[in-house]
Amino acid sequence: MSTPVLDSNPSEELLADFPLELRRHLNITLGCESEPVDPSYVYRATALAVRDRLVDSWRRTQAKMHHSDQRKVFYLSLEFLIGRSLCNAIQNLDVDEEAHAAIHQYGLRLEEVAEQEYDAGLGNGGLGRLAACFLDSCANLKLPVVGYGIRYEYGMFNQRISDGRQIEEPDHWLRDGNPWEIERHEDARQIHFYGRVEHYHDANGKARTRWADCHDITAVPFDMPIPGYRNDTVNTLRLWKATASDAFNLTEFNAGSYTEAVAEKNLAENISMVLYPNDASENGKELRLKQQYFLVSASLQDVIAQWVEQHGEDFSEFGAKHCFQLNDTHPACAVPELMRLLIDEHGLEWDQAWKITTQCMAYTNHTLLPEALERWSVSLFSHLLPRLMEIVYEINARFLADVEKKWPGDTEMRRKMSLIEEGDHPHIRMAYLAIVGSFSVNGVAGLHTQLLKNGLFHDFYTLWPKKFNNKTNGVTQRRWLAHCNPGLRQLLDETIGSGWENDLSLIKNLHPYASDASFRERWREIKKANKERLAEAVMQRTGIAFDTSAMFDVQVKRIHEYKRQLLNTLHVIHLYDRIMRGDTEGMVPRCVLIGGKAAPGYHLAKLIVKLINDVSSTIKGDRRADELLKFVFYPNYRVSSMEIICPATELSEQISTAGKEASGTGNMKFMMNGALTIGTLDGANIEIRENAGEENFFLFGLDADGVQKTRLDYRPNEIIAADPDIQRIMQLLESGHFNRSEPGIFDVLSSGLRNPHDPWLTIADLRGYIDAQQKVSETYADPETWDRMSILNTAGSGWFSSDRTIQQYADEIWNVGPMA
Ligand code: 26V
Repeated sequence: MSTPVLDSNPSEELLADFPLELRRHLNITLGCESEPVDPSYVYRATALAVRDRLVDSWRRTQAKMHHSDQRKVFYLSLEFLIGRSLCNAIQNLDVDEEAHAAIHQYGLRLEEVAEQEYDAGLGNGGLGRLAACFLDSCANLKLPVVGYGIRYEYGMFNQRISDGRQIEEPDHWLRDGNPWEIERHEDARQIHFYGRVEHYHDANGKARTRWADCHDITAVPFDMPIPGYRNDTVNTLRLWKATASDAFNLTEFNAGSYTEAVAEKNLAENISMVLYPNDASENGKELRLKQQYFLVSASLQDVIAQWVEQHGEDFSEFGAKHCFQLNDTHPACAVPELMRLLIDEHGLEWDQAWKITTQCMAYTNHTLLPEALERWSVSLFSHLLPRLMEIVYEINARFLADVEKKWPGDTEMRRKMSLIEEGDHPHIRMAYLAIVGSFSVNGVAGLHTQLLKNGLFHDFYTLWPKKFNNKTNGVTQRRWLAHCNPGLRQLLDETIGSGWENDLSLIKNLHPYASDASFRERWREIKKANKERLAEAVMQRTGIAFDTSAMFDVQVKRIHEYKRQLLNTLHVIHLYDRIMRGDTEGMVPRCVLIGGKAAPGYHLAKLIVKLINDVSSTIKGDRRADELLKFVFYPNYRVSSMEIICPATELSEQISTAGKEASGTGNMKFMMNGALTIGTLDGANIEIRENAGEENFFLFGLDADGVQKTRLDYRPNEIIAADPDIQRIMQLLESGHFNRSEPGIFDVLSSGLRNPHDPWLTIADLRGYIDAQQKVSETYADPETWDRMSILNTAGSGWFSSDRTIQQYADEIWNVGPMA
């Protein structure tokens, strides 16, 4: 990396006032003179003008980090779901007023201009969005943290609904350029693939290893600024793009043909072409493994190059001065890759390299679902990364010797804990590799960490109890409250002062206002205005009219069986059935919204989308339901959708099968914005309930233990037969009422519900869910009570700031403090 300078603000004096800068970028940088100006040009010019105001702090922050002797942290993640950057940067730089005024010159509003920005969808869901919230909090806390990821050409697909079905369309988010990124070709790195391993003796007679005959790919970094909140700090997210290496083209292909050499360039670029859109099932594709190794190798080489530049080949302090946080097992190749770089490229001995590696790697687990636990086939891994395979075997041999010491003669234990799952097609267990190579292993909510210790990783916990720790997730209140809910922001500033923006624990000071009638009145008005904004968006996207005096009941997240969008839909069918039968006593009008993407190959999830849309159309077509029930599927749910949805939500649906949702983070965004939660004792819901007060949370369903026990003798058909409400729901579903033109398409869903082996136990929880929903309705009918509970939820949300989470990572794992 080119050495940044520490001095003052060379470019600040070059900047004129904001309106002038905007005009300069429009007229000169973008060559756009004629008015009216297209809003997309105004967006680009505004982004450039804002970026100009970031560069000095950015350079200074980089210089501080570069020159400081402090430990540095690198967040390695295959996903960063950052969303839009313009308003975030404007807010954090505190230039709202100037930006508004500047844009007003062109007869436009900031909101319209901001919508021109692509919503950067470089992630699937919770794991990727968490990485983005974490970077925001790290910059807010001035921590020396760099994010490393991949600059995918295509992010998460766009979801279109046609005839009720999900259609995936490519998201070419870089098509119009990305004004936030800066390419740093001087920091390009070479990444090896394929080839073979050679053992030899060097000039001093020392046994050495090298990776020979490999195919090289070049990794080129693009830096994105991550501004802290009004604190002169701008951290970096460094994203790698793959391209063909010149050397490779010349040596291998000039001998053959020019056109093939160019085609090879395209092949190389494939590596960073597209984000894998399945967030739960690992699929063993070679390209995915290439992406993982590409990210890891480029990032580690980058960090080592900076170290060598400053310290030469003395690695004695390297482990103490670095921490690599692995966002799930996706970057777990970092363990053998750091070993390789230290041993093969820098001549360290195994023991010294291992000490360093295990001193600086830390692993976060984000899922308990067995199908999401990564395993790579040994044959694929050896073919693609032959030197890494050797190293993994060596790590395993030494690890199994430790297991033997702890449990002498216990071959079953060695088989169970081995990094290699034996069989006809042996596989590497990436989670085990990450645990063995790390000094810290954390879960993302209290229950989740407990389940890791007692279940999935129990043997490792027995071996190394001190490695395991919990870090309950959080979200940044700057995007998920201050930015997305300006009405509430204003009210909070007036009521408790503005400090909550970087210290969310202050939000508890809202507590006494729950019993203040005039405050509740303002609270209600703000929610109403937010509901109007969402109603407009719903109308525009679906043609369905949401009535803003009805309760807004929302479930948005990836579509997955364990998240049980089906349970929600069964409740909607129940309400619809009651309306048709005239049993509407005590019912309150509801607008139910579900949104989320299904993995393209996950057929059942896609069928659930179809069911939601078909139930929605049926209800829409039935005049009798008009007053009491609206049901929509919100298409193409993404970060920018949530910015409109969460401020308007009154009831947050967090209804996963207990023990399956590691944490959830949408649940926290809703709570902050005053929604009440209906939920199971799963993930962070448990902590949400504790912080809101049990009386301000609608609990239902089996807990994680109950789920285990119920599975042993589960008879959904008996439950259905014994409950007339459930019987009628199933009757409507199974009679083809919602799919008259396509009979039978939902049979797999209903037979899944009736299956004694249904892992999600939907029918087991349905009665409790319906009853809890009835309590929700009764509570909603009393606005005073509802608003009080709503305020108490916001007041109790202080714990769920990602600032708190990151402070815990910094104190308990990374051992770093703010940059001086
Ligand atoms: C797995 C795979 C498999 C291969 C293809 C690409 C891919 C991408 C992601 C994943 C694992 C996703 C795990 C995940 O997103 N977990 C969620 O993490 C959130 C943040 O900790 C947490 O709030 C959610 O409960 C958890 O489901």
